[in-house]
Amino acid sequence: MSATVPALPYPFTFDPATTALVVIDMQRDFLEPGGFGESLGNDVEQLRRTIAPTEALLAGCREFGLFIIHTREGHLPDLSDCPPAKLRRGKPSMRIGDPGPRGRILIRGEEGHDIVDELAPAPGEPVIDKPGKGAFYATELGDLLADKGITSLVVVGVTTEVCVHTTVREANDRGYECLVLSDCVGSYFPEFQRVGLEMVAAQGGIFGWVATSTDFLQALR
Ligand code: C5J
Repeated sequence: MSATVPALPYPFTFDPATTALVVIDMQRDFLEPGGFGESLGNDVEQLRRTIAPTEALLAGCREFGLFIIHTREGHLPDLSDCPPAKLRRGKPSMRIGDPGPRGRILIRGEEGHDIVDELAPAPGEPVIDKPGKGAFYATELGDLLADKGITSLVVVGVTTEVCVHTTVREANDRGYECLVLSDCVGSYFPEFQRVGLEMVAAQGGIFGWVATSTDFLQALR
């Protein structure tokens, strides 16, 4: 069975049996007041508007039986998987591994590193821990998708211009068809959100397609 969603730059056709929903980095440290993102001076409300539509999207995809994968950006407690250049970034007082408001910043197992309660993975949904911005780099994601015969990805999460974009670009180069759902991705910077989405669909869909979650759910029904 195939389904078609109204999308930019033109309708996106997919087979739900070979499609996965990938939910990128919906972590407390990025989305919640008092987390790492806010401590860097970011307005978390820009990301929090994605929670309600993503909750509805997850409910619809679970009801349908679509394959769902979650990712989290973060590192081992000894930071051995964190490239030195990444470790050096950030404000001097707020670096990866430092004590933060919700535990050590971007360290696996810490409260701030985990996914927000509203979007918690359901039993059986894989959670990919990634040390990079893209979900394919140094993770088992590629093997997992190949094992399941997945050829299309519906990508949501935060942030639009960083981990969502990097993942979509990695996926596109690996031959996946990618649909980004505009209301379920977020950036701290409204301009980056707008341009980030425009870039995906530019030039006839250079990295993929862009649609809304309501149109996607409608196509699944
Ligand atoms: C993500 C980041 N998840 N902006 N991380 O986009 O550093």
